[in-house]
Amino acid sequence: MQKKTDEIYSVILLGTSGVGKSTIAFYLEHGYPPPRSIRPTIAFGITHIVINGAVLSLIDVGGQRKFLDMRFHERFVRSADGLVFVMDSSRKDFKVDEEWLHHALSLMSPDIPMIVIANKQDLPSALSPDFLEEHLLRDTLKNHFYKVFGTVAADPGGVRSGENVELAFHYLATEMNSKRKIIYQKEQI
Ligand SMILES: Nc1nc2c(ncn2[C@@H]2O[C@H](COP(=O)(O)OP(=O)(O)OP(=O)(O)O)[C@@H](O)[C@H]2O)c(=O)[nH]1
Ligand SMILES: [Mg+2]
Repeated sequence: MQKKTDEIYSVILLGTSGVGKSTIAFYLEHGYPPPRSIRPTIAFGITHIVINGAVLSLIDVGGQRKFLDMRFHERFVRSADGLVFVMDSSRKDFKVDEEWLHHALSLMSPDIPMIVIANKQDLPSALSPDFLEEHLLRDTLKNHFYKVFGTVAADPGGVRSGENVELAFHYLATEMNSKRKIIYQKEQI
């Protein structure tokens, strides 16, 4: 039987440098965090993962300032089926995060499924997903479908590595699938 192309989804990972985007992509691909510290992503990387029989092409965009200024992620955001916005929950200042987020939102349709990952929940100073949702995200994202997940992509202590990472991407895959089904049904009418 011919493979249905509607089971392939393009998912973009955005967020400032060092929040853990590449660590998350690595964990999803391998089932464990990178054995050594990884370098900041230059431009972007692509990882393919399979969730519930659907292929997700994860486009992991380097979060350094120069890459935001270069705007080369624009084409990916415009054609994305889903958006993952990653934050380091232990940071004190989220100004640059807000800049990335506003820029992404200005490019995408409000009905694109989206998750926000409040990563590094293992760190003592980490703000909770609920706190970040209420104080930082709710207002900015009021016109969007989204859900916030607290995760630990790589725990230096080893115990919590991968916590909630797969759960978050399962949720996103389900949302993208539901949206595509609705579009497909409308096309049949
Ligand atoms: N404590 C802790 N450290 C983490 C976690 N996730 C990632 N890290 C660490 O954070 C650092 C940066 O991770 P990366 O995955 O390279 O971050 P990035 O968002 O891809 O950064 P850019 O490529 O520069 O945009 C690495 O040293 C990771 O080991 C986590 O959940 N907890
Ligand atoms: Mg990276």
